[in-house]
Amino acid sequence: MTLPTSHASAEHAVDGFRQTFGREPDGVWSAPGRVNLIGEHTDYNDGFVLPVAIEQRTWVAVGRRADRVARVASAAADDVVERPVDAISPTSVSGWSAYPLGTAWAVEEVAAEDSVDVCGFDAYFASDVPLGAGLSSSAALECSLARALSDLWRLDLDGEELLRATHLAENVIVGAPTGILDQSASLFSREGHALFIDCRSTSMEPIPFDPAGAGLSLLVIDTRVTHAHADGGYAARRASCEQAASALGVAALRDATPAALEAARDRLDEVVHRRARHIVAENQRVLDTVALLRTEGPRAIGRLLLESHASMRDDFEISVPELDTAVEVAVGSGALGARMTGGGFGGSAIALVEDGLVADVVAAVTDAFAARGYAPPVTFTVRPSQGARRDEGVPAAR
Ligand code: GAF
Repeated sequence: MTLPTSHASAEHAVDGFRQTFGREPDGVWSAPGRVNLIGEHTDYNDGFVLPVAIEQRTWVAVGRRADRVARVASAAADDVVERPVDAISPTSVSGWSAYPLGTAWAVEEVAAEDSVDVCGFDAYFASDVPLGAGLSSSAALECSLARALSDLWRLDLDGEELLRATHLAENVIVGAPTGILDQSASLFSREGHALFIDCRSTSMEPIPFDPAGAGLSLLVIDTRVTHAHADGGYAARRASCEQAASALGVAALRDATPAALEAARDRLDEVVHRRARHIVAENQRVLDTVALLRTEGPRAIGRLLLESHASMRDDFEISVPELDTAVEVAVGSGALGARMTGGGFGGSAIALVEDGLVADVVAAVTDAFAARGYAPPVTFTVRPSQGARRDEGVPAAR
């Protein structure tokens, strides 16, 4: 099985910080990438989602500065970007540094009223969340730094403020009208659990999810078809959902029932109707998945994963042939269920697989990709992991 190429750690972030800035950091913080078990594009429809944080994380070593300058560097970039903290705005940042600088700006925005101790900072990032794979590498970066700045600037932001800041950073910097799924998963997930989120109330409940305890592996199949939410497909889906909600006379598609949607079929454009059908059914699938996890455990949810994929392929139309191949072949070679995960138009699929069948499923998917002329997929198993945290015990100076 191919693993993600880099293996980052807190030590990498600290070493990079020392080499880049020639001093010790004040601490190391980290936040994970995520897969979404089920509930796709439901977040901005005030609906339900069920993400799982993965063990691939972004670590950031951060040190306060006496002045008001921000310097950011990363193991994945050659440049050190420097800006006065007061000059950072959504329009003054670009390239990879837009993510950390935009996050600093957003944290200040959210904290504005009680921002007592905003100072300059140096930050060095090391990450093993694959980029562009639909596993929320940008949320991992935003959430790790937001946690760090909340501590460093003594803001003590609560969960709601951290979510607001990281979501604002993503929307403003990335320029895509995304929902709260990725940042919530990266901030608040618990090891050994999926996170059941009601995106209207933003209430969150960890649901025990232990594939390993049931003899199963959660396999990620990164198709390596890169996706970008700013490309237009994501915003177009959101616009269709809003159009459907308005035609149905509801605040959001969360409030639409299958019967009301069916009754409105003639009033809705055919495509808009299908988009809405995905959302209404997907919300119910999230609730059904949570109920099954509570009563029967992960072995019971395979069918729902497959139904979700079919709905995204046929009704919401956000899959691509590589994702469909990954799902079909995974299930054809023994997976209990599989589906594309995340925003779509590329990225990764997940599959729930008996431990003893993982190698067979990986071989079958890899062969099918080769036979169809696709680039080889990257495959790895993931465990439900912990959300953003301060990593204790910065390695001692050498
Ligand atoms: C992306 C977005 F960032 C999320 O908000 C969510 O809409 C997801 O696509 C689809 O479920 O990850």
